[in-house]
Amino acid sequence: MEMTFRWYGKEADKIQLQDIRQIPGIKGIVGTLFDIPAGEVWPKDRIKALVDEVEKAGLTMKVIESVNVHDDIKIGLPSREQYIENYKVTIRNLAEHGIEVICYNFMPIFDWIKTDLNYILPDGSSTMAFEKIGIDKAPEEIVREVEESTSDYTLPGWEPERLAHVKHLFDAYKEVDDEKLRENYAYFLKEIIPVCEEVGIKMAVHPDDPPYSIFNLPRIVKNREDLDWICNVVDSPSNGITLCTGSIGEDPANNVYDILAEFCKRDRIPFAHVRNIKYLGNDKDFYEAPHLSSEGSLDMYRILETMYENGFDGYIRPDHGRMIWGETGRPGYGLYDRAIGASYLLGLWEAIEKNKNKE
Ligand code: CS2
Ligand code: MN
Repeated sequence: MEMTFRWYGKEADKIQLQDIRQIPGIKGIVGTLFDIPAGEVWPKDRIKALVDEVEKAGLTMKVIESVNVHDDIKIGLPSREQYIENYKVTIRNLAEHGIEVICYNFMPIFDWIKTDLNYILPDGSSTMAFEKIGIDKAPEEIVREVEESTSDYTLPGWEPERLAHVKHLFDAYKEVDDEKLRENYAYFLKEIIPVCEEVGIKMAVHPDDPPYSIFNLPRIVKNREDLDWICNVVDSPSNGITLCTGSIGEDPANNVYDILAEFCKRDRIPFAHVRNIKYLGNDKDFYEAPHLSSEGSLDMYRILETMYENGFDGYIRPDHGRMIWGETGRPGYGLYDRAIGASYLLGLWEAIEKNKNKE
């Protein structure tokens, strides 16, 4: 297991690499080239500059999050051929610079969706929440709200070039149901996984967040059956999962522990996002809780123990944190609460490891 921390780069992130280096136990950065639009090749010189910068700070970069998949690939348009070719070049360029894992998602139009980016907890901290009532709004209205509340930075999955075309994209997805999206996903995987095998990269799909359909858009990375389908459609160790406990757990019907056990055993989890959520009564509403088990609905000890017992040896990172101690900025990605989360997870891991070694 290796603990990592997501970083958006010098321009896009308020947090400095030196701050991350001072969090005990963090070895690596989960990096990105945030400004490159979905579908374009990541140039070698940009990748090299990023790796050099991270290494100069005494950290490593083995995981990328995300290389976004162009919507034309998901819709299945003829233009997908070029975008898939570009994706293959990016895979090769990343492998050449020591990258081992690429986290991505296969959600139509949007990346994750929350209905409240500033949900205040009783202790005064701010987190993100999802309440069904907020999703009754028209998609355009939600987009407008997100744009207004985040005018000074870009959220992952809410890149301006996507938001500008939301209406057009909704039309383009009219003919794409779950089955069609699966067909297009299989086509993509069959093209890229052989390249990954050749260069030693593991693809790791992030579950849909939330893991059920919203705005009537298709969703195909939601539960155990979907993950099983993905692993089987191209049966290769290069075709894996980013197991995000929060996203999978957002549907209480998903048994996070069983899913972790199965796919760790199958050696298909090269990367894990470990975070807690707190269910808000009915209808799958929740907020993103502090990592601690006692603060949320998931048992973090059991999550890590399941990973340990089933041979997890990949990269892991704390996922979204709250805004605490006066920090402001990109929701979910402040320094303090994620640092606390990382230390807590490392502490649990140490205890589990020492206990198992005693047995
Ligand atoms: C992440 C996702 O910040 C987050 O919510 O977990 O945005 C994740 O990076 C993507 O879905 C992966 O492409
Ligand atoms: Mn996640």
